[in-house]
Amino acid sequence: MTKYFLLLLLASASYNSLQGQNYVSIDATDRPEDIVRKAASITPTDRQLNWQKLEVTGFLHFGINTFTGMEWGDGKASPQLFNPTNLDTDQWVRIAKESGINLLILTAKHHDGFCLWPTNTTEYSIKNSPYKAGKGDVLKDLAASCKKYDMKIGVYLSPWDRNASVYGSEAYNEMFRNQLAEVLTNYGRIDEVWFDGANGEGPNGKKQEYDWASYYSLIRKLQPEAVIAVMGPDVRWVGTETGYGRDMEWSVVPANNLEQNNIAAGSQQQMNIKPMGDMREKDLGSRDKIMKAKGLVWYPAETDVSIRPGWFYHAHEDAKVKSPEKLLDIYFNSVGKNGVLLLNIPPNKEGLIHSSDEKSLLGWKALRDSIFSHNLLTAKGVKLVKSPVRKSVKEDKNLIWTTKKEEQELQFEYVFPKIEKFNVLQLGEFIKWGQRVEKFDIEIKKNGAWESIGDATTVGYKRIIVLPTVEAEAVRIRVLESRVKPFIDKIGLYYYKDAQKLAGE
Ligand code: FUL
Repeated sequence: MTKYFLLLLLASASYNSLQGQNYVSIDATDRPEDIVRKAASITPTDRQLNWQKLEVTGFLHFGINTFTGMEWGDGKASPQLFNPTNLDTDQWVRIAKESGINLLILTAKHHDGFCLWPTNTTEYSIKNSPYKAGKGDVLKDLAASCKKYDMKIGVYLSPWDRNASVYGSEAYNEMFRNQLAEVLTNYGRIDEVWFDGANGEGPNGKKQEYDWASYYSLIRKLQPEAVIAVMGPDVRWVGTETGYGRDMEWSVVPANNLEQNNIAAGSQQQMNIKPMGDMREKDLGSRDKIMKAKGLVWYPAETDVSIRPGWFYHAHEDAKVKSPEKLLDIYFNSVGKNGVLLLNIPPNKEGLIHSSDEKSLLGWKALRDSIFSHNLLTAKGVKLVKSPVRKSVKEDKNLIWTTKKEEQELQFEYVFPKIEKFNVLQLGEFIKWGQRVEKFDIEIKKNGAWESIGDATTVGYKRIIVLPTVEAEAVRIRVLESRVKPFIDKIGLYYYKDAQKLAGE
């Protein structure tokens, strides 16, 4: 075997060995091209991949605040105040399902510490409320409704607890683990655990040293498929609560605390510690950023926003529910920017989703259906005259497009049988094999001449860009820059007749 061949073999072996691994450390000897190859080669864990495919998820902020009108309760409101008159979790899940939401996260405990399930860890819970004479359990009802409607379920458990007397001491870690154990044991399968980083104690407030590692290992033990979000290792907060993600959104980001002992302690050789660093910057994962990293991790973005100004229900916000067009714009800028949307829909004092929210949600779903049901690129008579290499992925029954050689431009050229009008482009990468596209553009042919109408940087799981409304006889979509080689699995071109209604952030 020649030395050259052996080197090639080694290079491809190390490249392949990263498949199924969501972190990699950077060695001092790595050259820039090695770092790029490593970034291209790390992939989501199964739980991260399954979560990403949900695309649209829902948040249910409900609790004692619903009855006091607060956003952040101080933990002193009487449990007697919690008394929904008509609580119907079937209604929540039915509306979510009809809106295309695929997972619902309940605020089982918000910062005030009030628990929506009859916990053994504190008296501050639904069991001391008049609701169902203390026999109610909102998490149980929601879990049953989710099962009925085939909806995934998640729990939000606020680490910051303004009611617990032990908050600020080691005993709180024990209490919090017990709360986790209750919600993760008694309600069937849980698909997401959401830890909030918020804490308003201020400089003179109580300080809690959270034992995150023990929380994570408990979750992995009790619900191994669940992603741990925000203050957790699997899913990162996008960095704003507007619903508008980044133009350049990398799921592969530097993690400078990839300490070998921590990694070894991680389950299944997957990243099991929360990567550190400010995740709110504009650029998290460009070549510039990864060159300075000590390690790289697959850490995708979740974009949370409320359908109303507040997170909890307030009657005075009934006229301020986001319109279907606003929600569509948010969808384009969250799911369409390589994120998962987490849209909050707060039930009211009755324990129901208000009709204004329902109307908006259903209107939003109808808009998405009408736009995306008609892909101009797969319409009758359209010819794909220039096509990248097609590759079939057996285990996924999927067909993807790629290039023959590394670093090559990937190009699609479609010719329409008649002039077509469009203004929305959708692309997607086969992220099971990593995120790679760094730059793409779109050109149209009009009266025989080509002109560029838009470009962008990252694609990731899904990228949607709204273009100027154009009419064209042919269209060209090109991946101009990529890490190693791209794997494209979604391509579509659509027309939205009210694109001028997309007001932006
Ligand atoms: C924030 C919290 O402080 C808000 O009340 C809300 O729960 C939001 C989703 O996260 O950090």
